[in-house]
Amino acid sequence: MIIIKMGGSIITNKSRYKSFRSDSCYNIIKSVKSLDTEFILIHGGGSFGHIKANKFGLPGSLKKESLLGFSEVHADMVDLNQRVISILNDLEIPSISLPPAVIYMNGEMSLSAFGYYSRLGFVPVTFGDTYVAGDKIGIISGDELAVRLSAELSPEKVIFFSDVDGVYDKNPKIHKDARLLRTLSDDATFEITETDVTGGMRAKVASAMKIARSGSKVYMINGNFPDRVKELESSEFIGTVIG
Ligand code: ATP
Ligand code: IP8
Repeated sequence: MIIIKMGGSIITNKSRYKSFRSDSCYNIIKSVKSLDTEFILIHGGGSFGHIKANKFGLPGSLKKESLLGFSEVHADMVDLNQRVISILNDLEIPSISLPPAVIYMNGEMSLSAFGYYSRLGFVPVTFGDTYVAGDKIGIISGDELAVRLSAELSPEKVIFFSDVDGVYDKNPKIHKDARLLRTLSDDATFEITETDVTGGMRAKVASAMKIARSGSKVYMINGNFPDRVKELESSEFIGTVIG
């Protein structure tokens, strides 16, 4: 089994509220389907999650005013999720949506449905989302979900798609001379400039390292070239490999 995380940077335009890139999403899922392997799909929030979460000060404390923030951000994420599900349906891939806000309560996340539906032949789909724990409204990222699901299901591979080729020594969108790091070890040094409510590329690298330590191989791929997923073991592969 493999776990796929489609980042919000590739399936949405992160700077325009609720701007969905359906072609990118379609192409990624089509390339993954062609691998003919059991998979779990996670997607990030992009402009369906981060813009409004920021506006409402989420993550933050649980108070009356922030309940509306929870509700609006969650609704926008469900909207994005439905668009992803409808692409899976178009590609004739049976799927089931498992929203974290529903399965993550009182600090406990129930992951049994992922294995259950997977064994039945569905692709379980989950996404970065709002949750409540104690006196806090939290935002769980798709990357953190990948960590938890990897610990539970020990996938062979975990693949992160974003809008850049992988992890660079500095942000490639700002620095023309940025160098792609083909592999990443614990002592790698790189500079990360952009961030979002769940920590951006820095948190992603930390999640990827955790997954690699738990025994799965991790790949970071540019979702604009999703067929790279077919070349993971080739010397021609373009991306970052961790583990
Ligand atoms: P989301 O959290 O919405 O799901 P995502 O998972 O696709 O998004 P981001 O958190 O947006 O990914 O991270 C990707 C972005 O990180 C790239 O668009 C890039 O501009 C930025 N970035 C910053 N520093 C680096 C770096 N050193 N190497 C690679 N990308 C970097
Ligand atoms: O985009 C966060 O998930 P991510 C989703 O994977 C929200 O970091 C609701 C901001």
